[in-house]
Amino acid sequence: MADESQKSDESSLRVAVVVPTYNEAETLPILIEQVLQQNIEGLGFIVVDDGSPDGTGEIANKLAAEFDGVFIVLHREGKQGLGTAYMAGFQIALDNGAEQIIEMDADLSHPPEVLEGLIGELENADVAVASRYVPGGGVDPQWSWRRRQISYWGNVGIRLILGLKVKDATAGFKAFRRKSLESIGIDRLRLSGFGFQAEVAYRCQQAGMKVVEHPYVFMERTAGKSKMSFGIVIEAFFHLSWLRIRG
Ligand SMILES: Nc1nc2c(ncn2[C@@H]2O[C@H](COP(=O)(O)OP(=O)(O)O)[C@@H](O)[C@H]2O)c(=O)[nH]1
Ligand SMILES: [Mg+2]
Repeated sequence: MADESQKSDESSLRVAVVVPTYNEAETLPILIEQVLQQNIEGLGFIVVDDGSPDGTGEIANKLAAEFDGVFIVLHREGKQGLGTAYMAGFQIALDNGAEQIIEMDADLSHPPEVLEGLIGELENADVAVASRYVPGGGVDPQWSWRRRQISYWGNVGIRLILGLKVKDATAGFKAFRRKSLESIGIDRLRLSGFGFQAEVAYRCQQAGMKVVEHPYVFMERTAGKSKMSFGIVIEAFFHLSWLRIRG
């Protein structure tokens, strides 16, 4: 059972920032505040929380009540994975008339200052990917050499499996034109973990969309815990191989 706390005024939503949350009580309010500081016209939020034991869902409800505009919180029962959270959030954004849809993590890894540039790319592109692997992009300077290598080569491996042109294949910070999400068919997507990002990139490429990359520096989370697991990596490897074979 999913329950939606609605606070919506359809006409005012132009840019929907979709944020999946699982135990992000500490960072979600900071993220919302920092995004608001960017003064984006027609901005609204869709938060998809999976019954976070740390109370993120209630915090999101409070933020929604205080917000002057569209702020929808979808409460789902139990952790159901990042992929299905985004699918549900994208659908709500489309149903509420959003013209541009942003996907963004709640853990402050994706700097809100990048939003303006990222959204600007949609003037000439169907999809804009905030990218660590184009000039000007990068990863947290605190990352160890080993961590950088794992991340970089994991990304190269996924690009090879899927034949992806986009340099940052696992990027979870993207902006879509409404039409782009409508044409990939949100309910066709299958992967739940971080493979979801590569699956979306693959579908966009297959559909012949114009995808551009916009540089940003990924910052390590300083609060809460990553939900990445070995199981998610294995799932991504097998499912993405299957996706490539089946098309
Ligand atoms: N609703 C929901 N959100 C999730 C789930 N798993 C991860 N997230 C959120 O997705 C975003 C990225 O997850 P994170 O653990 O930071 O992944 P990492 O950056 O790859 O380590 C964060 O905002 C998480 O709270 C899930 O099962 N359900
Ligand atoms: Mg993270």
